[in-house]
Amino acid sequence: SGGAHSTVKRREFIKVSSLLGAGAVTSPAFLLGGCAAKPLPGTGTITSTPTICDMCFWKCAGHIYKEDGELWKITGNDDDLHSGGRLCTRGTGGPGAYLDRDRLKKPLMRVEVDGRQTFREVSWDEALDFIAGKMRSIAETHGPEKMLMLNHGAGSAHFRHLLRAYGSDSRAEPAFAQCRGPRDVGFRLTVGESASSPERTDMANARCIVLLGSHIGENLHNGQVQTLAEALNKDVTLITVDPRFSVPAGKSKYWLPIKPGTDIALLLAWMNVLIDEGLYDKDYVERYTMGFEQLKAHVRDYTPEWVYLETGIKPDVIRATAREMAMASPATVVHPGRHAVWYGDDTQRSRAIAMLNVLLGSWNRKGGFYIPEKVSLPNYPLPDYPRPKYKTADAYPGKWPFAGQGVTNGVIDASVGDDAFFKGWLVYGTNLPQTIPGVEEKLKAAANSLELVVVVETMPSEMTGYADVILPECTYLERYDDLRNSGERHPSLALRMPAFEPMYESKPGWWMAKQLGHRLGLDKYFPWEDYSEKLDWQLRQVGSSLEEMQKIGVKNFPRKTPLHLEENRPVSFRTPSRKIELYSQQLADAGFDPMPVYTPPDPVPKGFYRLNYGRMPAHTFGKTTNNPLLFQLSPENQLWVNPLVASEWDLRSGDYVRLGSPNGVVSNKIRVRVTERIGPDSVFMAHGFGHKSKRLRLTAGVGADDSTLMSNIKIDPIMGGTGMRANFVTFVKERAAGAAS
Ligand SMILES: Nc1nc2c(c(=O)[nH]1)N[C@H]1C(S)=C(S)[C@@H](COP(=O)(O)OP(=O)(O)OC[C@H]3O[C@@H](n4cnc5c(=O)[nH]c(N)nc54)[C@H](O)[C@@H]3O)O[C@H]1N2
Ligand SMILES: Nc1nc2c(c(=O)[nH]1)N[C@H]1C(S)=C(S)[C@@H](COP(=O)(O)OP(=O)(O)OC[C@H]3O[C@@H](n4cnc5c(=O)[nH]c(N)nc54)[C@H](O)[C@@H]3O)O[C@H]1N2
Ligand code: SF4
Ligand SMILES: [Mo]
Repeated sequence: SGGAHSTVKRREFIKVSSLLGAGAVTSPAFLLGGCAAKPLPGTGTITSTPTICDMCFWKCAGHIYKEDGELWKITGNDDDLHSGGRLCTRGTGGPGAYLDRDRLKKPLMRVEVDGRQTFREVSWDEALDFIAGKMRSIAETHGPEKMLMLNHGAGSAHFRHLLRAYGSDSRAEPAFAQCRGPRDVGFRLTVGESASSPERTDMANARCIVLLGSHIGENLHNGQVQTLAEALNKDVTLITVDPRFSVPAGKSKYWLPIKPGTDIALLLAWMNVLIDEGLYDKDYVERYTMGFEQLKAHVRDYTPEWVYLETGIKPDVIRATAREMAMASPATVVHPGRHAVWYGDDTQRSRAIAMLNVLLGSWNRKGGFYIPEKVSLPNYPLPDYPRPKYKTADAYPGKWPFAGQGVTNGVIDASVGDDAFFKGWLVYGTNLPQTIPGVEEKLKAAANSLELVVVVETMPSEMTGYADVILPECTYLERYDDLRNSGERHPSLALRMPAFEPMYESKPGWWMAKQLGHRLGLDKYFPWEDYSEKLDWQLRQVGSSLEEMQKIGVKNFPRKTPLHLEENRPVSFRTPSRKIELYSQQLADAGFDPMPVYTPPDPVPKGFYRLNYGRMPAHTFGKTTNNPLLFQLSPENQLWVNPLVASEWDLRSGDYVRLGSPNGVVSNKIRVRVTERIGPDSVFMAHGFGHKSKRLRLTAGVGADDSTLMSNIKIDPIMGGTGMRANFVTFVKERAAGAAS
């Protein structure tokens, strides 16, 4: 029943105070113990230190406040246009990462005691000497390129620098092949550029916004939530395509509860309507694109009537929403999404999204998308890196020709066996066992083949269990990292600096990289004693200084280039034809469909339900579930179950169940939440729970992990993405399961 829903009062969207504000998080004081001995709050000396939040990857700038040297609170930086001067719930709970009692405290090395492997605490010298020795031997025996980095997060830049100085630029991150890869590749193939991170949508000026599965509001990328809320306050027409009644679905004029896996059909039908009714931006299409005639012929058969049968969205709703988009264009944003790895045809779906935006004339136009700009910040002068003989993709020749960056699935496969391509791993800030479905057996095999596995972590994550050496990094509140300089609407720099001394024996990443560099004879790449010297040098090149940034935290710079396309100026897009490519010769030449083709999703096996998953506001994946402040707010994930399904299985809200996958994997217990907001063909859970590492004492064993239940992975042949949405589960009831505990 794809009808219009306008009963919900729009201005209630995301109460900023409850979703983004500080109010939701209890003061860290309860964790510190011994509060009674402290003077009354409000009587001490207050100091503040600038930081960049690291609770997710959106990089909001803030300030840590201390009273008499003790942690008081963290707030947003008012000058930060990127975050609107606010932190979200997770950001406000950031100090919990610093206070977490389960943090890694000392370097650890794998040793064998009485035939059993265990970790032993070692000194930094012992750990670093061991790693440098292994890295030397890998470089001499196999070549430095055989040392691979797997990474996530800003702090990995220090280790990338180290590895490039050593001679390797081999690397891959789950944030590509398990996240935004298909979107970036789909947009690049079409308009010549990616949709960027942060996403370059001009939602604040949009008059119509279309969300396909992007559950903004549960997906809590701060600045983006605020611009959507701003648009809703200006009465934007919001169209949400989501099989689940998501937070934005509840604020939409049109909620389209699409049959999962059929989005490409809907996108093609929308293009069919725009072309058929002459509603597309003819001038824009003529001026900037190639392949329109082929597209017109291609979408001819994807009529709303035919597509209704696939998607469940009624023809009149498909037409009405297409007309809404056209009416508002070019101030229409069809959001590119972010976690785009769904059904294995994701690059093509992302291309269809890009093409729809192009028909609406919204790419690089006001209210559609903007052109991001960075501060031109010079690099610190250093010797050139040696030129690697191999690039990452040489590990899996001929596969995924348009990936454009390392593919995690490929590099992991290329790390298994005696003749494996890779010989050593440096893993930074990524928890592969939870992040890459079905990877555990391969990780075990890789760990057995590799000569060196180093894991740089703050927490005893599941990944640390595969390491030879675990290096404890201090948290973002205890260190310098590189300046934030993202391509955005407003160019700006932001500083992360230590607000506290590193706790225990943890150390900042830049220090580890320099120490390893020293042991590898690479001192010339690390000429600073302290990383702040490098930052100060860079800041002075743009008329600022470390001293200034330590006071202000964020510095805004004027734009030098236009925010949008300039009418009547020739434009050259970064595609082979220099035009926007509605028809992709590149794809055709490589044997792929030159225009997106719809294929129906796998049917749901009898007795099973689609496994739907996503974000919850209070956590970032499994990275924050052990954070004592955020744990308090959201201690477990819940399983959304439709009332019909609940009655069929005799389930009530609050019951615990286990889920089973078609190949016999049974999950941890998860609490049921019976709700109409999910259809009877699916169940839904937030990703990031069901931790196995017992040393994560708050969160271990709590809730279920979607990754372990995913057995039907759809790899995108164009760029190697891990499609995760074609998975099915059934209930394994507690009593029926018998031996469950
Ligand atoms: N099943 C399933 N899989 C998914 C997803 C899903 O929804 N479901 N989502 C996908 C998406 S969108 C993404 S982006 C990826 C993300 O997956 P990952 O790249 O694995 O990222 P995180 O889960 O954030 O893992 C961060 C790890 O870094 C550690 N860490 C935290 N802070 C620091 C620090 O300051 N320094 C260091 N060295 N380490 C730190 C944390 O303890 C944690 O173990 O997962 C993908 N995988
Ligand atoms: N609080 C919080 N916010 C986060 C994160 C976090 O961990 N916590 N992670 C950040 C990261 S790295 C990412 S990548 C983003 C991810 O955020 P998004 O890109 O918004 O998330 P997805 O996981 O792709 O989408 C989830 C939504 O897609 C719907 N869906 C499922 N199947 C289909 C389908 O077939 N068609 C359609 N149209 N919809 C479908 C689900 O019901 C759900 O509402 O979130 C970011 N924001
Ligand atoms: S969105 Fe929230 S968690 Fe992410 S960086 Fe900003 S404040 Fe931190
Ligand atoms: Mo992501």
